[in-house]
Amino acid sequence: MSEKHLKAGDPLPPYSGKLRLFAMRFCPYAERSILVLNAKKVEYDLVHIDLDNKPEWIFSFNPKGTVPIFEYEEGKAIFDSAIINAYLDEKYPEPPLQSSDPLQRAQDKIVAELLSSAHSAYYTAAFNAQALTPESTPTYHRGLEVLQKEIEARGTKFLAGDKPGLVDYTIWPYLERFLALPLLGKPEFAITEEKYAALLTYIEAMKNDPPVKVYCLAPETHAKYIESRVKGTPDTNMLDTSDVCCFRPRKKKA
Ligand SMILES: N[C@@H](CCC(=O)N[C@@H](CS)C(=O)NCC(=O)O)C(=O)O
Repeated sequence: MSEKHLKAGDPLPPYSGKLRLFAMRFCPYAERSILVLNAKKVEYDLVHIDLDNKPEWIFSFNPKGTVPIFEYEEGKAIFDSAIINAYLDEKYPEPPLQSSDPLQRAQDKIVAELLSSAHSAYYTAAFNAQALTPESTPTYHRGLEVLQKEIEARGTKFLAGDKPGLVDYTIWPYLERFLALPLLGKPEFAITEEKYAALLTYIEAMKNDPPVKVYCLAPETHAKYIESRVKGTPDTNMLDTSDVCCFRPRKKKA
């Protein structure tokens, strides 16, 4: 599969008969749906979209023009990671990714919601550092502290139990990106061993989960992408040529 992102003027690739996910390689929301599709072992085609120069046909699938978009039947799609993932979990029940207990499901959503403030602080630090305020770092760490407490309180390898569930796949794309901040000259955002031992154990376990392992990118790769975007020349296609994009070494192209 090419990592190349389709742009305005590029035709919609012909429908292969498989389900199709429209994404952008560095989008954390699209990653959530990719992880769920991988966990369900659903076969799908992945189409990358250049969000800075969108192909016209994207709006026929999603009037908002955002990714992820899931084409469940030729020409018919749903969008928004939370909506797609809830749909996937019902449509493909094995393995179930959510608790059958409504209260547990609510608590899982609260964990994700609390971490989203940390993500806002991350986003500012990464892409708009001049807008950082004295509150940004404490907000970020409050989110991480709550998450670590939750991991400890649950006492399981993953938030969902001995295997990751929807809650884990929802928050993982944020954590994967948080690890890039110290590489961008932001050591105050580091997830250190002294403070976050339990969280780091969790992060390590997530990195080794097969649905995550095949898609996640190294902090260096995220940092490189962020730098390119901050410079005004987002290099979304960089993985087409890079040999060191993943946690595991990539094969050199012939
Ligand atoms: N709430 C949405 C957010 C999706 C979203 O904002 N995606 C970004 C890429 S990471 C996007 O498509 N941006 C293009 C735009 O806003 O025009 C979801 O969870 O799917």
